[in-house]
Amino acid sequence: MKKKLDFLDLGQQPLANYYLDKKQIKKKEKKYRLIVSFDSVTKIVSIKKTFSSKMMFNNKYPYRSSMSKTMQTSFKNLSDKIKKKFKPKKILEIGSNDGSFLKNFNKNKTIGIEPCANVEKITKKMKFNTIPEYWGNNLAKKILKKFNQVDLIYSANTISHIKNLDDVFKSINLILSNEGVLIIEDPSLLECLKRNTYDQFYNEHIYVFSFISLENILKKYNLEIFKVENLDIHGGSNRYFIKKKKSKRKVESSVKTQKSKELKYGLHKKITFIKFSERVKESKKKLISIFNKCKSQNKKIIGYGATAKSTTILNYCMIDGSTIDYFLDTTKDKQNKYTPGTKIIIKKYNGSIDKSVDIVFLGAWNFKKEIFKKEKKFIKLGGKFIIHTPYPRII
Ligand code: JHZ
Ligand code: SAH
Repeated sequence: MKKKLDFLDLGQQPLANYYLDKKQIKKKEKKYRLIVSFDSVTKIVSIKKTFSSKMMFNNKYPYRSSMSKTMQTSFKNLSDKIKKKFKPKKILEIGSNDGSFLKNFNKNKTIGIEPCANVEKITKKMKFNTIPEYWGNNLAKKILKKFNQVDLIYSANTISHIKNLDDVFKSINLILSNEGVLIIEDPSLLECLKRNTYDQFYNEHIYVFSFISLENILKKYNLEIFKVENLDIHGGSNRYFIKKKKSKRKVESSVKTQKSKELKYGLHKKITFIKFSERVKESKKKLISIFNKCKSQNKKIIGYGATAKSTTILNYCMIDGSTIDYFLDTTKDKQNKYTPGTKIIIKKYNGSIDKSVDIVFLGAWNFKKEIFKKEKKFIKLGGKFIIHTPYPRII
């Protein structure tokens, strides 16, 4: 029996965070076929074609964690918890981006790893100790020599972006003290399947972890999950608290609960993924029909939040500038550029949605609560949103 199942084909896709300038939209874009596979032995879900870290994360990287209040609050709450519960002497963050997590700690207590020099510059300016390099063995050795071991490592939305997990966890093992804690936060495969958020798959998300797949990976490195928290962040994420096997920390009941939830849903079985892919095809049809209907009624449609996730949706469903007039986004590095593949202009968000707009496609659906609060006026005046999760509809 074949061990790997290619269960989802999301068609030709560009690099999700590669926003185009005026010159670039005239040129042919680099595209690849986005296929997602399930490994029935390791239970790992991953994308088939991958790109080098350098191609994806370099000095032109546009993503900034600080663009949402939701993330800032989440990082602040976690930081308070870490200070209270673990009282770490030294914290290492892998994928520190613009310092949204780090800034909650004393500067002399933290080390940030952020390979995108344009983003790393921001924390350096804030006088944080950040290193513009990719996480891995050489860097771990360097840090070990300079600072010794650390007792807390945090990495959100980053480990799932690194292909060579062997290098990632060997390097973590090297630098984490024996009683130290590793906290990993990434989108939950269970929630992705439940909420039909197929847009969690794009070139940067090499893996979408389940508890069971991560447990399988970690045991090779004598690492063990001792607690799991389910978060609403990014449409359903898991925060895994991990220890060295020999550490005296107790394994909490949330671990067993998460494992049984995933097994009950069938995250270890091929059929679960085949069924998911059928739902994704239905979702595509429905979303296209909603857009077509709105267009036939001459509605003015715009996008809100030019996300990496929306790159997958727009290219998979072939929705371009003939349907969506423009996107609004608060990120400076995305403004006045065009969405990858579909070439829709991204405009600066100036504090409100224009009165002429009838319907807004919510690219940043994961921040729906935050955005709806901000756009009360638009909603009050009858403005509507198109959302694709858990199923495409107008709300
Ligand atoms: P957001 C990126 O994904 C890429 P994206 C990456 N691979 C990943 O895993 C996650 O981040 C963590 C804008 N916005 O966070 C800001 C507004 O304009 O969903 C952002 O451009 N107004 C590393 O891109 C985008 O939406 C607002 O009020 O899918 C949100 O991007 C808010 C709240 C956001 O991540
Ligand atoms: N942790 C933040 C940022 C997530 S974006 C948050 O949760 O909001 C992912 C970040 O990981 C990017 O800033 C990217 O540059 C960084 N990254 C990607 N590959 C990396 C690697 N090999 N080592 C360290 N950081 C990496």
